[in-house]
Amino acid sequence: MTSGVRPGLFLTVEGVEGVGKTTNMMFIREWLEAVGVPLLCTREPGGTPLAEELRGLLLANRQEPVDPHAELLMIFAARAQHLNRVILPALASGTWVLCDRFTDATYAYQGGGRKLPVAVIEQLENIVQQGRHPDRTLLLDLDVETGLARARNRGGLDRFEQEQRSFFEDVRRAYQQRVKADPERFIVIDASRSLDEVQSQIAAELTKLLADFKSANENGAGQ
Ligand code: T5A
Repeated sequence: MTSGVRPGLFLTVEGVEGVGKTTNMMFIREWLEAVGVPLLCTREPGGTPLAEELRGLLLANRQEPVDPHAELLMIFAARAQHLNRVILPALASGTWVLCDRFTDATYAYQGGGRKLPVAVIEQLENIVQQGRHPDRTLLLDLDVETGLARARNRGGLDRFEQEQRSFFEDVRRAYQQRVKADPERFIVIDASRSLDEVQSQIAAELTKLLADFKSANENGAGQ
């Protein structure tokens, strides 16, 4: 790349149902925009018209059981479209991308929850992402029962939210394994605390992240 534009940061937000991703995505968006960061907010599955259609298919409650491989392939089909049409062009133009869920969710839900082999997910990840990963990931961590209660209070449940509690316990464990495997990338937030406390912790992390980004930028510019 010789355009001279420093690529934006790719940030993702992860966690089991009801941990507060949507609520805190809004907080992060406002925080970053207030300090002048050029930002694109998006989500997975979804983020383009085609990928949003696939999201609709994935989340819809239906009589026909969905084969786990069919689910996995739809998720990566949506991701290929989203990554290549939206995320990578934005990053290349210097815009930061804040994405509600990404491939960690696939390892957690289709790997941990549906028990698909990690090697199969890795193969698709390599094909679709070709080595591109989020720069930093905020994992909102909360016990499954509290998260599901929060999600239920919010209204109608989609196809994933109909799963048994043990499914979500497996999903949470798989997220925790992801953190262990890549502790530098993850920022783990205790989402059982009050929203104010959660958001001050997030703000502190964003302050550090921005300072690191600026200092890397200055060092890069001086070379
Ligand atoms: N999926 C996705 C896969 O299986 N594989 C994949 O690869 C990907 C990318 C849709 C589904 O797709 C699956 C996983 C998902 O099931 P989604 O819409 O992003 O993904 O997921 P949901 O988890 O369904 O999103 P939710 O909207 O249910 O949960 P949120 O966004 O985590 O929670 P939020 O912000 O709506 O908060 C829930 C309630 O809690 C309150 C909020 O006000 C709200 O009422 N709340 C708090 N209350 C007290 N204290 C706090 N700290 C609170 N924080 C929030």
